Amino acid sequence: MDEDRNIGSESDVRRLVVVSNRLPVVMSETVDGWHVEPGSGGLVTALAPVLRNRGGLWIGWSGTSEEEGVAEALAETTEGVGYSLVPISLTPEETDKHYRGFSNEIIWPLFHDLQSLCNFDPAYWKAYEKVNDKFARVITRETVANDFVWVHDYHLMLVASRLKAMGLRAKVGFFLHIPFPPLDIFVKLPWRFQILKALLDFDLLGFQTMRDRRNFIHCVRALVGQTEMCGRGQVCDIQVASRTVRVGAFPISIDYDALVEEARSKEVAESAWHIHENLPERQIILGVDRLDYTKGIPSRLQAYRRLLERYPEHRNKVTLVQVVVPSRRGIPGYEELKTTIERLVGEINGQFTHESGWIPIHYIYRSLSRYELLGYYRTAEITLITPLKDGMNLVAKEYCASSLEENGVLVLSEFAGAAAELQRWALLVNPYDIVGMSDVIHQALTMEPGERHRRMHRLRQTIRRHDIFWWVDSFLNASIARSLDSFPVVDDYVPEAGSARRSG
Ligand code: GDG
Repeated sequence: MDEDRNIGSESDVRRLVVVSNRLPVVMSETVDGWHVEPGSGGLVTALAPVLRNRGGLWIGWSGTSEEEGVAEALAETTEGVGYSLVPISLTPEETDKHYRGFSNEIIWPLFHDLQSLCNFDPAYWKAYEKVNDKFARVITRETVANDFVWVHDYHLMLVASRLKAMGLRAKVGFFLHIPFPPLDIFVKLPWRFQILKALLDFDLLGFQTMRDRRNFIHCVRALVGQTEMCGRGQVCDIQVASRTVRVGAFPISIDYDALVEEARSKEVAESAWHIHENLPERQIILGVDRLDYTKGIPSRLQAYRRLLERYPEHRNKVTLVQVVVPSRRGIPGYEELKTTIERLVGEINGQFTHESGWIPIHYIYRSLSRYELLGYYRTAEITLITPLKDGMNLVAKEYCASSLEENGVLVLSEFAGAAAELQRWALLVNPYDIVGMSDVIHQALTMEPGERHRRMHRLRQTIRRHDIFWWVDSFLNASIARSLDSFPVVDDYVPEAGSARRSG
């Protein structure tokens, strides 16, 4: 092993090495060579300054199986930005079995509590091990003494154990962007011991909410045993044999100030104006989701139908704009979901459309431009975020940040990670309760302007205080702080008996 490697103390971490399944770029091959579009989005924005200050690296799949010219094209793209992108190429079979297979036909449904949708194919596990191994080899090659390696998400849960086996002793942290399931669901996983033990090889494990952290700790207690815990706040330490593993809840967020700026722009104002012009004198209810069975789109449409049946005064006056963004083509279940959604939209529009020309649902199946998306956020009086389960849900936070007049209402699923922080000022719903959801949409539609404003103001304050930079800082601080005392308690969500959110 390199003499220079892994000899530093906690205080002199030199570089940040971010590792994610995909690099934050989109590459396409043209006749003139590779074309690279730099990535946008909250994660890149938040990590870029930290990477830059430390001359860091970002390691991930380039999105292609080709190798020739890829590293050079990436080097050109990042020239002068202060950090580098290191590509990993994956064969089509590796992508198929690791990404589509193990990650998205096993871990994704299981960790969202939908075990009946899992396909526990043993060949997927082999590919998962192989690809995690491949990532670990590249990290070992690229990492020098005192680097802090920050691995992201469920595609790469074995990386720390592989790094250890390869002799790398640098500190390695992990953040899980999706939920961690309760013990009775996690134990269904045929590779439960391997995954849990591999996670305990990280030095710091970050989850979105206290509930996810608690679920993880229950699994460790039940399946690994012999652990001691300490600490009362956001972060606690688990003793595993002679090692300490730090485990924390770090709710991810958005670049609040940048989003507010964007929402104020002329382009977004124009987009909002067009939307209003096409839907004059209607209250707009918005849904924006990737096509995914975790997002609860069919139940939401049913709740909207119930609203129009139970509260006929809203007919002709509201329009549900449901944006569905194409995603994960080729994975079983996604095409069927699209058919279900489109059948429901057709049925509801058929049931309520009258001569007045009112169409209850505007259905959009495509990705929106950033300006269009913010235009919809700015125009919507109500946004419905009703996943059956979600790690966090950034659309909820983006909608609030874009509500510059502070007059929007956020209707939010109890099972979105965002509910832990936003529960007091959003209207919470149980997405399995169709009647209850229709009542809450009615409550939102008839809410007094004063209350709308009060709630949205508090939502925006909360998100501004805990923005994406706060998230990066909390995670990185937890990786170097010796004491647990400096960490606050973050919110947790527990449904209350007799709450107005239940169906009547
Ligand atoms: C994982 C977890 C967790 C959506 N439609 C369009 C569009 N978007 C953008 C939104 C938002 C992002 O996509 C989706 O946010 P999510 O929070 O759902 O993130 P995912 O990456 O899907 O999911 C999730 C997240 O990681 C972060 O930890 O919150 O729970 O599953 O930023 O703005 N953007 C554009 N057009 C669209 O049509 N331009």
